[in-house]
Amino acid sequence: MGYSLSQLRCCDRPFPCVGGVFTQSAQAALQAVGWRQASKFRLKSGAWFLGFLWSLGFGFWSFPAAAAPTKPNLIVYLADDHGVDFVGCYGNAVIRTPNMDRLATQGTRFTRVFAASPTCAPSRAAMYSGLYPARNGLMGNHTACRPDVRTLPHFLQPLGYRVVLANKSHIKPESVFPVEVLDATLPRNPANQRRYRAEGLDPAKVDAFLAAHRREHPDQPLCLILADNGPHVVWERNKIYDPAKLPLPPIMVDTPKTRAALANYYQDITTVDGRVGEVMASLDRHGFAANSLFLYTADQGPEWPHCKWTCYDTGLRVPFLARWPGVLKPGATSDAMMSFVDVLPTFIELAGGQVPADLDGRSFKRVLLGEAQAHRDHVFASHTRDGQMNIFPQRAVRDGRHKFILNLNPENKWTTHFTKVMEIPDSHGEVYATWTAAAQTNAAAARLVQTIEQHAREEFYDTQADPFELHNLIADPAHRDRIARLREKLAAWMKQQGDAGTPEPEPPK
Ligand SMILES: [Ca+2]
Repeated sequence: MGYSLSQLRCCDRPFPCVGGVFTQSAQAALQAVGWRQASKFRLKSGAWFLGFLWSLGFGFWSFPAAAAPTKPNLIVYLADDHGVDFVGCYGNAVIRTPNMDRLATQGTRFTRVFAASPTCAPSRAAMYSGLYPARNGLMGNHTACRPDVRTLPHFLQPLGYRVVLANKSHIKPESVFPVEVLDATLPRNPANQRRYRAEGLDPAKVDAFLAAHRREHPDQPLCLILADNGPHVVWERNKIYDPAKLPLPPIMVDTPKTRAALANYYQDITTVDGRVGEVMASLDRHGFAANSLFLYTADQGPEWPHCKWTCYDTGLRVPFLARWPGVLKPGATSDAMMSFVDVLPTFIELAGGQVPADLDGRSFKRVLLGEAQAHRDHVFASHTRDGQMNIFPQRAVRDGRHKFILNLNPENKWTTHFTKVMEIPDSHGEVYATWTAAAQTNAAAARLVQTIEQHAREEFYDTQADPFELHNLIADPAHRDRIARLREKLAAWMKQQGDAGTPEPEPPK
């Protein structure tokens, strides 16, 4: 990672100047992606300059690492269903996420962090336990961990931490996650037609909590998980975006309903971004900024077809922004591959504890501090089901470039809430029906619907040439050796996990 001012980064290569233009290599990468309007993407020069001033006033030069207390506050803003392609500082030219972009200027932007599961509860349980789903027991959404599993509070409370979860838990049973719960949920807004989610995190309640902690527990380190409900469906009504101007990724059929729904998703993300900004201001106001690792991430990608509930990068790869004044250098980027199971061991190590050897995760402290540039050679993921929905179990392994997926029920048609649930205006089945209708007369739409719904038992992708994983190369002899290696790697991982790869039973008729 580069740390001198001349090497401040926001994208894949150093910017030539503060607030400078997108570099050729980054542009080429985005052009390969196709749908992003790379030429329009610039971090606002004003935001860069403010980030620089912030670092001068409150960051690196003001708080030398040697002066920092040994136990930092560990604060995670955990969004719900936010894919990495929908953040300004990750290359989306249209979405408005000024506070997330500001985080990138103040700290480190990680580009290759993967959820352990593309589903809410298994992803969170893996993050909190340092164990992949099969080993902690929480495989299907809304199921429970084994009762003997130890999680974040079990490890951090004995190290002196107050461990608090605000808002969404989604991990069961309560005994495996004995956190202090902070009620910080916004009241219902009748203007939003919410199903499947609460309104979202209430920054005012977080602000009051931080003030009280500072006043009542001034010397106790804090581990605080701020679990927002956005941008999970059902999305807020669009107010600020022009649907006609949104870039469509190649996993969507271009219809008016698609654009209306995508604008709603963008709107919901921008609303979350505003709450992130309010929380950042609260941290600064109450004196938490200087000795706090503050992370922004999400449990998995969005509820579009071929995203959430799938092991494609669109389901697993999430934004991961880290700010820690005096420790993380402003504007850094790391391409190290990391998994959500690595979060717990990292927190244990930062808190001064001993990381148990039997966790699946490994501490990325050295990467975080800029002392190492690589972390994992492979990440793994699994999807099981969500009750009677999404019965399309997958196991996956990914190296730095290639992905191998094993489908346990390839005979099933892939479906999800988004394809099946009707009666939500400009969302879900109302949108997907326009895709299947287009597929009747449009060959490209027909190919996409076929790719979304029908799968071979094995899939293999080159994520560099095909970042949306639409072209299965499993039968390509040019990749035979790579496929064999990753197939073997996945089998060894499943064996280590005690995962027999048993197909899921059909729901009762
Ligand atoms: Ca989620």
